[in-house]
Amino acid sequence: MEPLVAELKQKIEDTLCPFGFEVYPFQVAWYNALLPPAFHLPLPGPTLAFLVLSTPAMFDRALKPFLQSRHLQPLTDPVDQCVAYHLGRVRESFPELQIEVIADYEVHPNRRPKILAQTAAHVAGAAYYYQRQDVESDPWGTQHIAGVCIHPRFGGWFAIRGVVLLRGIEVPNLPPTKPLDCVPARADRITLLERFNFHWRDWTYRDAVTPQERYSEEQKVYFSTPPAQRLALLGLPQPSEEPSSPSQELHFTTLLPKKPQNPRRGWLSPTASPPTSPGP
Ligand code: B12
Repeated sequence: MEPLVAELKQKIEDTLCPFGFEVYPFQVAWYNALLPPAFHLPLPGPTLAFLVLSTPAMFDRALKPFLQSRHLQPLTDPVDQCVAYHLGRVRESFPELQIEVIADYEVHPNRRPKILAQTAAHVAGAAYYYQRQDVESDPWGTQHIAGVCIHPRFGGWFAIRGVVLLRGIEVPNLPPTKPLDCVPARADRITLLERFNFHWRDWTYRDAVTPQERYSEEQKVYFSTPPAQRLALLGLPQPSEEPSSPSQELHFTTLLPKKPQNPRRGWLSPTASPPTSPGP
């Protein structure tokens, strides 16, 4: 890895890893090359970017302390606020650079996601993105089958939280890292995609590989609980409905962290039941 990339990666890791996140560098060109222009990131191809994902440890190391210590804003998901806070810390740690952050939940006014998190995770080498095109002669006919990323160490027990873009830092010689194909057999890919699409609430798709760590029972209960009851579940008071004083850390420089009530509804799959929560 180029010394500059290694140095920047180390600094971002020092900021995020103690809180249960992982980061993987990639070039914007690798991401754009797989997508139609509507999804392109409008930056020069060699621009350095980092994919950020959360591991099972994020719940205890980042979310719980955040819920206890920050002024939560009402009507915005606490996990999203927590992730925004930590990605904001990355920006603050590089005041000399033009850092832009796109979180997984950000959408354009037409509700198209600003970042295709799974494609980014795949090109960054973080987690293999299994799609129906990865199954020869698939058995699903005209059904819509969503793809799923599997992490070599956490299986499906992780979430993709966003990308950090370093405008002006160009790394044309960064060598691409292939994600590990940890579900190579056709039958296992079929099982994985069927579990993810039709049985995701039972958590089984996440065990496509034996994970090093899963979500704790407490974390599973938290994410399975309707958002309005979650703080009570952790024994914490509800945030006041009065707008709290804006927390500087929650403001992204160039991109709005504001989230519509349900950004996923209406995008691609209007008939699908929306998840109980933003992707745990
Ligand atoms: C909209 C959305 C939904 C919608 C629609 C899902 C869908 N994919 O159809 C609904 C509400 C149904 C949903 C449900 C769930 N979701 Co959801 N969802 C999203 C969201 C916000 C956007 C996905 C999207 O619309 N993609 C657009 C389509 C067009 O992209 P695409 O299918 O990948 O197609 C592109 C690729 O194929 C690419 N491409 C072409 N050729 C090639 C070749 C290669 C090699 C590659 C890499 C790419 C590539 O080009 C295509 C675009 O032109 C993402 C977060 C994000 N920002 O990405 C989470 C996300 C996909 N969801 C996630 C999860 C976990 C879920 C749920 C399990 C609920 C939950 N939160 O626990 C359920 C699963 C059930 C299901 N059927 O999907 C996770 C998946 C994590 C993972 N391990 O992969 C994500 C990434 C959120 C996160 N923060 O981690 N979701």
